Amino acid sequence: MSQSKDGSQTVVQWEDRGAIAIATIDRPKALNALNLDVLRGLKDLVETKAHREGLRAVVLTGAGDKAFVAGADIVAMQEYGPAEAEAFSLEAQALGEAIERAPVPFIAAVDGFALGGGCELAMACDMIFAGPKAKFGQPEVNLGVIPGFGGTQRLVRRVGHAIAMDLCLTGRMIGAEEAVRSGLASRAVDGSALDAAIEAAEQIAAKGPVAIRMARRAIHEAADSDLRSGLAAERSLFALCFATADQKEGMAAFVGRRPAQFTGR
Ligand code: DAK
Repeated sequence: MSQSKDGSQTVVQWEDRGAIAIATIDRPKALNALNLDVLRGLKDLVETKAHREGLRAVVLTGAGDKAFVAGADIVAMQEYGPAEAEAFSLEAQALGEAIERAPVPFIAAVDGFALGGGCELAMACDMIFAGPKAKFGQPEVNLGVIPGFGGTQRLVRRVGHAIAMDLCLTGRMIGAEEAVRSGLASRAVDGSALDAAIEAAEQIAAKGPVAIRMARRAIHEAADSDLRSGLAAERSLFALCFATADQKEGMAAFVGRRPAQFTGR
């Protein structure tokens, strides 16, 4: 955790690395638990720095070696009444929407606990990579509450009714392999999820930026619409790709047997 110019605590770090960026939630002593400072700090970064010209992908991770994020900050929530709880939930849901609306994909790198709000934050990302120590869960029922950061909605869309019920009603934790099998995570990796996520972000950065944006939009559409509307959206986005310089370059490069030089136009 560092001190910003105005004296407030900076609980989220942002590192630009050329075409990619790494956002790190930085409260390791509290296992990166989400309080209002984290929610607002991260949302602010997502709405500004994630829109930078030339940025192609963001990796989201947690500081320390124990947790991605161990949930909403229980100490802060302890005294909440319904009005504060709703305001807190609104902040968190707005962060999830800001990530989904960002122009570039987000990869959550989970090398430890991703519980409650932490699992929900990871699910707001486009992909989740899980290392050997990853533990996912929605343990809110242990505390007498339910997931409030979009968990009941995004979890069902990822894993379906049966597994979402199991996780939300028992509060049990699952490891990387089960998370991938159930559709919650994209990849289980042997080594560091952060390293694997950085590598994937760099791979994404080398692709056609417009195509990445369109593919992402089409896949989001699938979660929110019936098949017919989803296919219509895919058709339009596919057609739109043919109005871009990236499509001309990508196909010319293939035919000319050379690497493509995408410009994002
Ligand atoms: N909040 C605050 N501090 C936390 C924390 C959390 N979620 N999780 C861990 N910590 C703190 C611990 O208090 C401890 O602090 P100190 O005692 O050292 O000061 C430090 O992090 C290290 O934790 P432990 O000593 O407990 O470490 P262990 O390795 O023994 O255990 C653990 C790790 C992750 C299994 C354990 O810490 C744990 O069970 N943590 C809580 C996990 C959890 O229940 N997460 C879900 C939180 S509830 C809603 C809005 C939001 C939500 C719901 C509704 N609405 C408005 C409707 C969201 C809810 C949640 O996310």
